Amino acid sequence: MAPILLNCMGSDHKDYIKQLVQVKNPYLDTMEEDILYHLSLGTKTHNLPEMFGDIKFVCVGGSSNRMKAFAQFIHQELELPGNPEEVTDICEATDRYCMYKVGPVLSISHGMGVPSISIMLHELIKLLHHAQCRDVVLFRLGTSGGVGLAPGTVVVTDKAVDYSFLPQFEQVVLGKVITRSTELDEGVANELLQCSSELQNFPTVIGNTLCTHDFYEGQGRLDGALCSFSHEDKLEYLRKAYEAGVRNIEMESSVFAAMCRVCGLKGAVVCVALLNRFEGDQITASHDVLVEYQQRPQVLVSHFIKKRLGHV
Ligand code: R2B
Ligand code: URA
Repeated sequence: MAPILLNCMGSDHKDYIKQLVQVKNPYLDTMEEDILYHLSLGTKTHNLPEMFGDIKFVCVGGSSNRMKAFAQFIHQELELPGNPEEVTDICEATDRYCMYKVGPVLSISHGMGVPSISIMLHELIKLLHHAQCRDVVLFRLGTSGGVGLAPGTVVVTDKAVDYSFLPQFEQVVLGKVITRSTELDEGVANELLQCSSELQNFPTVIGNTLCTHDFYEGQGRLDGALCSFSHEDKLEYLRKAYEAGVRNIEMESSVFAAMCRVCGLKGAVVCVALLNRFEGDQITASHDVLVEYQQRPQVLVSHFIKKRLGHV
């Protein structure tokens, strides 16, 4: 008996605990029921371990149509039984977010901007915790504006940075600013870069991602309803961003990175650049070109998942 007991209390047990999704809220354990309101799921109404316990990869992205398309795509890629067209939205009782489960992969939409993804991530991380999921990797698959990159380039985020190019996320809590680190998992980022080199014609870089709270003035665009700066001011800011290692700009990476880190989840942000912001602000590529660009993060993450599962 002794060796088994030692194993349970020793490093195996510690590894088991480390692999679990950690919520950092002592109040959660005292609650009789947890209603995940925006996902239309709950601990009393749903058997979360049975529904979600085998999840290993969670892919989140802004648009509900794109995340449904990703669910159908990964269904085909993993050659799972059943018709990919028939994936069903687990959150259909709410129109805030959509969610599809395809084998060990969960595909969820998060809307646009930090507040929208933040609400979804609170409930998603609690869901993974209640379901006792282990060893989960979380990906954000998205679009972005490139900084000095050709349109169509895929950026795997090293650090998500704020407006002053610092790797931090600021959240106001009870009237005070809390600052959290936004470094992402280096191992997963390098594995994704390796995957990109195994695909044909797949321009991919690792770089910092600037996360903003607005698409227009917040990203230094000259084409919003308001513009309080000059063309030169814009270029100077983009140049400083480039020098600080920024290769793309989007609107959710900072809170994504911060929450993954605190909760012991390996996280990665994979966004395609739709344009080069040094060359303009408007997104002028055709619909078909944009559709193809938006598939690139999906193709890359799908390759990663298939490799991890031993399918390639
Ligand atoms: C990328 O694209 C959206 C804005 O068009 C936003 O959600 C983001 O991060
Ligand atoms: N998404 C953004 O947030 N910015 C862009 O320039 C393009 C897509």
